[in-house]
Amino acid sequence: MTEIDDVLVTRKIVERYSREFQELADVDVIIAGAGPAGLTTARLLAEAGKKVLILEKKLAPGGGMWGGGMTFPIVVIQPASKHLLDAVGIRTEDAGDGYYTADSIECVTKLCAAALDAGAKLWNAISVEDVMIRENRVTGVVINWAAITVAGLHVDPLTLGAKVVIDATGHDSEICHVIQRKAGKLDTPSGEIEGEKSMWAEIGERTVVENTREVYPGVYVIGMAANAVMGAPRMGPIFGGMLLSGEKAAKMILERL
Ligand code: 48F
Repeated sequence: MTEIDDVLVTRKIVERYSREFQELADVDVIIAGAGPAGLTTARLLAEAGKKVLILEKKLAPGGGMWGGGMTFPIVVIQPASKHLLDAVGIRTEDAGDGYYTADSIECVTKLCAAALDAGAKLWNAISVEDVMIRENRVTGVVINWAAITVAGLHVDPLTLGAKVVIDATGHDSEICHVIQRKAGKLDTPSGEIEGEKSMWAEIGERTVVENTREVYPGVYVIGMAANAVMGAPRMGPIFGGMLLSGEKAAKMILERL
């Protein structure tokens, strides 16, 4: 058995991380947020051969899907989105009345594994705190370690380039907020973030797909962020719309890349 040298362990980590950082400093698509919408779109874009980087500010990917409904680890999906769970081997139960259920832990782990298997890369504990804008078009993101943001340290960030940036940050729609603050107009009815409305699953699930769009040149908004930006309702622990939003975004982006 090889002897374990603690310093070599350090070197191996830093060598690989810096090689990967160099490779991924400029990619086709950066996805901010590793919730169900971001993970689904990441898989589909990577399967189509695009260089995809997901940046997640928490340690664990999965966003709001882990907790199912009020931590009962079960989610509901509609038949129209079942193919996006089937595609990654997530088992569903026909719950009757036109609903399917799935185990939320199985959903997160398999959506994530499938995105990685398809070739997408995910870096955790990194916050997207700003974007780069050149000639009224977003050309990349500005990142920092999430721990630095949480500690409130004054540390300058780094930048990563991308042909397309996706705001998949959920309710907070953080990328759109920063664009609104710094660049002005978004492609919404008022030109600004319209703000999320109260729970109404039937409307929210439909509009989350309709609202999936390019909201500023080079930036797509998907998942719950799409409804938050466009002034549509939240929908609670029904997740079909998140998956379908990810699928729609992947199709739109593949048409232009
Ligand atoms: O919230 P989240 O799961 O977004 P989603 O994919 O799905 C929404 C549902 O979970 C649920 C719902 C369904 O009924 O309404 O809320 O649209 O995942 C968003 C992820 O983005 C991360 C955050 O930690 C979460 O994992 N995130 C948020 N802001 C940033 C970020 C940021 N600035 N940089 C990187 N990651």
